[in-house]
Amino acid sequence: MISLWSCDPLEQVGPRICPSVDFKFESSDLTIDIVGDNPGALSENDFEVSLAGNGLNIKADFSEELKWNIILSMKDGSAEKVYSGESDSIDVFWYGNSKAYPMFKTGDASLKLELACQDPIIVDFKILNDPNFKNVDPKFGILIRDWDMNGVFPIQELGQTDFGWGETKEGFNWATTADVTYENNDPSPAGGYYLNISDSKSNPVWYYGTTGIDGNNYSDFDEILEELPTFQANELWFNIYVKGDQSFENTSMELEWSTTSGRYTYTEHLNWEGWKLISVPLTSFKNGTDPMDVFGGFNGSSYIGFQLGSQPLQSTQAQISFDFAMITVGGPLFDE
Ligand SMILES: [Ca+2]
Repeated sequence: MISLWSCDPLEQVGPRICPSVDFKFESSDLTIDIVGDNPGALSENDFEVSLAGNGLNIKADFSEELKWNIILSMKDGSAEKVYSGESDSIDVFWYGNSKAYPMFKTGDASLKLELACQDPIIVDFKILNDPNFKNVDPKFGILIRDWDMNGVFPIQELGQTDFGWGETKEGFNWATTADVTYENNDPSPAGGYYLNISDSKSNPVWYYGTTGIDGNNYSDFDEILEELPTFQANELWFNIYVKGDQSFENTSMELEWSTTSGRYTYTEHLNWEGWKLISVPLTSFKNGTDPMDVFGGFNGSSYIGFQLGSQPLQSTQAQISFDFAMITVGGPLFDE
């Protein structure tokens, strides 16, 4: 049976684009706060922000739901980042990240808020220092380690590899015969020092060793993870810069998250020249063939491992460099 009915011509068809006629939002209603080492309103800091140790929290409250865009850009066109939504409020954290490499840098920048059917609001500001993602809000992510003392796990001393514990909460070294060093020649795009693991064996092997962060010695990490706004593995991304010597054809990067929900690994054959940012959702980490579903807590038997391995074939020599290990919420560090 087929039913026929006529449409009421006054009935709204499709979503309403413009806000209601009495909607009003002015530049003074937009809140832009500096968050981090030197918190305060951007307007009270001469519209200047150092992205070394700080970021911006951009907030707005509308009385109704509408479409919005926040477009952050370097005045010289070198970097841009767009946040979009359809909601009755905005609460965005930004730390100098862009949609693609390179990041924002010291110089002149601007923020444009576009609201459906309204004139855009433009705020010019100055970036005083290049971003380092220190003190990022857990709603944005967690910088685990950048080997320059900005992550939640600081290294003991710049350039020095020392796996002793104590105040500095350095980490573990299970790379019994491998050389584990902190280097700064040919740095990653994140700059400064990075982790280097290299080894050679008389017989071919799959596994050379692991260095990382041990929950036995750093239970504080559980409290840091607790602040994440979600524990769904498909909403959390792991980002890390990786580089390796291409004369060793079978080097692989092997990342491990061993948490209270199980031990999960992510392996990739290291077959590219130079530094590359690997960004994968935590669902790419697998226990056997099972992808991580929920990101677990961190207890005494938990650890994060940065491992040197051989893939697709066993090898007698391998080398890998890691820098800037960071969890981001809701998407990868770069959009593209
Ligand atoms: Ca670094």
